[in-house]
Amino acid sequence: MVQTEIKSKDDILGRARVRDNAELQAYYDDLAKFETGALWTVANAIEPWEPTPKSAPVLWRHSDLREQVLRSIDLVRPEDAGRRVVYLRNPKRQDVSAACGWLFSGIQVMKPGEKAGAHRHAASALRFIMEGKGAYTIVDGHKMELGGNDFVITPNGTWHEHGVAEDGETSMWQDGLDIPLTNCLEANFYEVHPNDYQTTNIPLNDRPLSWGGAGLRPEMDKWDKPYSPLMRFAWEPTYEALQNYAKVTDGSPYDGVMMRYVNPQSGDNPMLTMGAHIQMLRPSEHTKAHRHTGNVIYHVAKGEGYSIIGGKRFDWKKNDIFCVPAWTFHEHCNKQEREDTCLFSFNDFPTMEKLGFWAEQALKDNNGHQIVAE
Ligand code: GTQ
Ligand code: FE2
Repeated sequence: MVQTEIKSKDDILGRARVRDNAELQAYYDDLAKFETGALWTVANAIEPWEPTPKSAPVLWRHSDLREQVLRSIDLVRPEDAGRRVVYLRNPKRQDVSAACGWLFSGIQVMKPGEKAGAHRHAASALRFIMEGKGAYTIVDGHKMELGGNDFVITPNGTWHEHGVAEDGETSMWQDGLDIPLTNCLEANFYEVHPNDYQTTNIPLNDRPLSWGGAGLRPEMDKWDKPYSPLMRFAWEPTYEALQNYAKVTDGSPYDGVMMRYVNPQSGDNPMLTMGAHIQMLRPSEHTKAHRHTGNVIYHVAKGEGYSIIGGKRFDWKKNDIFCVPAWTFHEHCNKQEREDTCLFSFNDFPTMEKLGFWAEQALKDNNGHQIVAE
């Protein structure tokens, strides 16, 4: 068989470029009988030139979701649902229930007096509080009160339950978990607490009260766990830190004024597999585009603006959620001329870094800005 000339990027030495014929087909059929295959039939697909994410960039609008999430209150009880959550579904990742990449995300709602039982799992979790008063979470016996824009972690393997005080308000928060990643690695376990709920003698808010002081380490708080002893990062000091940092930095050309939530004892990410950031875009700031490995799910904490992700523009405002899939160019813009806007985000960067997969690239063309598809 004479090879006809093809002008694909793969038609070079070092790429699989075997032309099909009847003899080869018969050979492939025989290989299949023995649960085998010829590598060159799949090589170019399984060894792409660069990451080819299946996830699409998606914007989930709070104005669409809030009402739908509230509807679930009258439809299911947390006792029956386990967790009353509306999850975010990326169109081509429905098979793994991923919001983006190997990350899961959902919006959980609870009304005053409700409590969801304790369980634990191998997947790590985090929450970003959207609205309500009196919500709490208990993580391995550490009970923490939760307020708007607080960020709280549930490291892998820790017992956790949530609820809202009788005299509180209906509360809503975004959950982020690496459930799809843990399942992809076939490492997930799930266990229900033997007593349904945790009993604890640990003082209320002991984690933030011990470790929430900026630059101060509590001498008697011995902590040898592989995750942050500070489990709740309150919004007020976070926003204050951002504002202070903004006074002395130009910020990143790609991310504006950006700060990473860290374990105050080690300086590492708060949990082993997922990281989180808070970033501020100054009035009218428009960042340049870059891309990197790792997936990011953003939550608009303050203000309004838009992001261009993979050449598509997404306009967002407070409590909207959007995602940036791996290796997809993205840039952000604060539409407001007088106010700053703040984006909370969580990611799988710690996993990427530990596995040696971190890569990043700035957009070179067009002065670092993408061309927006109409
Ligand atoms: O709150 O424990 O959105 O285990 C998904 C799985 C929340 C939780 C979710 C969970 C939880
Ligand atoms: Fe959970």
